[in-house]
Amino acid sequence: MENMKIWLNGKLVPKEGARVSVFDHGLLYGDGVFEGIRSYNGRIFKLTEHLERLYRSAKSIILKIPLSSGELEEAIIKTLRANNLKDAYIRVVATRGVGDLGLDPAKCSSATVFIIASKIQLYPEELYEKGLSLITAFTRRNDIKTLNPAVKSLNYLNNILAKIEATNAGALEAIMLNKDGYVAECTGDNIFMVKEEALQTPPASAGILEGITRNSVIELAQSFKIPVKENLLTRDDLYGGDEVFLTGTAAEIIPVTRIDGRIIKEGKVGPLTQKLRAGFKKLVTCEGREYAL
Ligand code: PXG
Repeated sequence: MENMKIWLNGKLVPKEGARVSVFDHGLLYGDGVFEGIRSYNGRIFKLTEHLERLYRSAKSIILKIPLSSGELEEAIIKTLRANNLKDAYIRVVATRGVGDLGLDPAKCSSATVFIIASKIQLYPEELYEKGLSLITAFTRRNDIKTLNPAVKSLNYLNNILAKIEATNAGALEAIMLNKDGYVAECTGDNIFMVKEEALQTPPASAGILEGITRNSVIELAQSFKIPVKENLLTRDDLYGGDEVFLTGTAAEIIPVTRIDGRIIKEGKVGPLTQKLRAGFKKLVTCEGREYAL
């Protein structure tokens, strides 16, 4: 995008001038939190939920975001306007800020906050018709008792390692197991299985980021009278599923037709996945915080 403007610590600056210090603890230690949000045709989808999760993540790491939630909402809309975007991917990042070469966060006097609003990079359209092929990564998801995956922190290294495993195996996404070997989620998406006309997805206690798309899909399914169970799943459960799909802000709902070389059912996108995809498409166009350019 040309002439892109970034919101950085209260100012809109050209992309080329949007710089943070090499002493920023977000960079030195991954000490910070973030959100990925979408807008569709001038409406920000689930903005309240995303802001709540951001402040919850910040609180968990004892990071004070120097703006109220209302001020951050205004800043997001200002950024969308400055970039003339009705359909956007919005990245909000808050780091511990500039400190010195030591872990001590007390050396960081104020958080660094920036907002990038850009075009969204989606999976190729044909994958929504054919379905994704997944592998299971050797790299495990963070354990709840170490760094809880519910905190959307800047520490994504284990997810990146799992993504590299996927790429090396010729797949676009990888399933990450928790330390007990149960399915947690993918590197940037939650996972669902359809079995006997009901949905199953790992619970928060399996060690996942409780996706906002995931929660919307659960509500949508319930409105369609599709039963939803949050329960522990093994890789074998997934192999034997009638349908499998992933959910996430970037991917929305994307079908999975192959896992670790096993074809899911007949290898075709299933009817419940299609129904939920259609329902979700409707939801994003009629819901959300409206803004004018
Ligand atoms: N699990 C993980 C580990 C994630 O990072 C999700 C699940 C899905 O959550 P939402 O709330 O989006 O339904 C995520 C989300 C990116 C990007 O640019 C990553 C996410 C979302 C948007 C963009 O890599 N992760």
